[in-house]
Amino acid sequence: MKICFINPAPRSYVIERGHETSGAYPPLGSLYIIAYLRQQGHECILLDQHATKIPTSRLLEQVKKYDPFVVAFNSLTDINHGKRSTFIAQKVKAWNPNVKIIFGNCHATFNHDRILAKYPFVDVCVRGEGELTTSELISAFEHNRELTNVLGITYRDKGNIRVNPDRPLIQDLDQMPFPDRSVLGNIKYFQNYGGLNADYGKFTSIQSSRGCPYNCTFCCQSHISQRKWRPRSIPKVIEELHQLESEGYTNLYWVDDNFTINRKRAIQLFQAMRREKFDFVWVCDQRVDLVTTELLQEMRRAGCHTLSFGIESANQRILNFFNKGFTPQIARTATMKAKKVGFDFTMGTFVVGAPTETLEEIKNTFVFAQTLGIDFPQFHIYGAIPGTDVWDKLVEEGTIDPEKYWENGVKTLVLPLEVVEKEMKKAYYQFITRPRFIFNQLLRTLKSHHRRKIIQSNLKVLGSPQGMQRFLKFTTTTWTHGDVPDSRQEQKN
Ligand code: B12
Repeated sequence: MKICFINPAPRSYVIERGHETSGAYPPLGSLYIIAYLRQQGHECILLDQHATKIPTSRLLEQVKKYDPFVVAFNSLTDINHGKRSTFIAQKVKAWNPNVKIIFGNCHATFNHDRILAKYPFVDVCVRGEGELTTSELISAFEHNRELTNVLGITYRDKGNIRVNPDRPLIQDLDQMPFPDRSVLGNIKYFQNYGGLNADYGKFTSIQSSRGCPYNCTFCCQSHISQRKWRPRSIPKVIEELHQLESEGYTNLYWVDDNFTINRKRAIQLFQAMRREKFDFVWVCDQRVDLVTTELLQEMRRAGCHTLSFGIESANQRILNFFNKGFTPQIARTATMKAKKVGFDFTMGTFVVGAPTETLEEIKNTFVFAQTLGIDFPQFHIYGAIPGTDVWDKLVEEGTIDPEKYWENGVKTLVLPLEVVEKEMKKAYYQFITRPRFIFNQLLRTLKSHHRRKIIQSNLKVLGSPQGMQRFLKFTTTTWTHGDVPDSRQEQKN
């Protein structure tokens, strides 16, 4: 059967930004499913509008040319991704009403019944891990079988919406074929930090484990992975790295929800990568309370050049609200250890604008960022989305109306957005204009081959005042989530 996978792009990416975005990451989830479906003998293509930024009209021409039986959408709740999926799906169904439209990933997992209720042109939502579910669904389509026994889907049945039981998590991830990156063709994927392209080689993302035992209340992973952590075996990961090396990949982003939760396994993986003499340059996310100098050194030696710490907030009250389970001091210690180990870049991601968070607390976080051993902060304005504990709590207590905000999430700021955005802009300027920071960055760049290569590949941006303008505008406007609640809008008007 012919299946066309689509990774839609938020409207702003296609229209306003053209070449410059928050980077282009391969939709790894779709690539896992495509690999599995191809193993079952199906034909699959991927149209990645998120990376190519082609106008939707051209995307539709490509769909029509391929003439698939099924069109499958990668859908996230944030940044209008889910809404874009419905926008394009409607046009596909209008072209050929017989095409089966299926949605997958977080937006479908947590809003499956709402999507089918609101959008009659969507036939099925695949919830959770998609390999086995999508394969069974396609085979049911192929043999005209009832969908009653396909676990993990929500579908239409004679005008009724049926929610089948959840599918158990895939226990042995080694059974899954490697993501099929051949469908990516020669699309250029890259990580973009504030307009700065962080990859000077061939970039892709890779996953060595799924799930996370923690339960941060702004994250949906615990609802997907039932707080279980499932690693792939190290030999399998090494085998995939050899495949990537043979395909010319040089820059990697590990998308594990919790890459180093099992420190012993993590160190074994890094030592195995060194034994294989891989020359990859890679990035990963790291919890601040899972750090030891030995772990950091092994990461560094195995090719980790950029480390991104989830620091979140300077305020213990907010860290507790998000159930992070650590203190600001632990975050500071972790970043200082990383600084000593000497990564080329250490980033810190922060969340401001939690429910009831005051301006003073927000400012604390902005100032706190300057006291850490990080090279760059990423401040996110928080937005509550379905599939997270914060969302469930705010819905339960009647603070937010889920019917209004399920498609894009909603901000929980108590302050006017402009006030926070203004303070955030100031915070970025203050962070990068500190003389000692500038001197230190220049010194480190002179010493770092990796940094010089990144500077080299971004001279156009860095060399022009417009480039710097764009860099700062991008950084201060991108990481904001969820719609502004009507009540705020009314206050604003
Ligand atoms: C890579 C990544 C990014 C990248 C790229 C995002 C992109 N749009 O391409 C960057 C760093 C830019 C990013 C940013 C953000 N991200 Co992000 N990101 C991820 C991350 C870490 C990995 C995604 C991945 O490759 N996973 C590996 C694959 C194998 O897993 P998977 O995608 O879940 O796929 C499985 C199933 O979901 C399903 N499936 C997946 N796709 C499809 C498609 C079909 C058709 C079907 C049937 C099934 C299906 O089957 C797959 C295989 O079993 C995920 C966390 C995660 N573990 O998924 C967060 C995640 C997707 N991000 C998230 C969020 C909220 C964001 C931000 C909005 C907020 C933020 N934290 O800044 C920003 C948005 C900014 C932006 N401009 O894009 C949330 C999404 C929540 C939601 N409900 O939508 C996640 C889930 C993190 C979390 N734990 O909450 N992100």
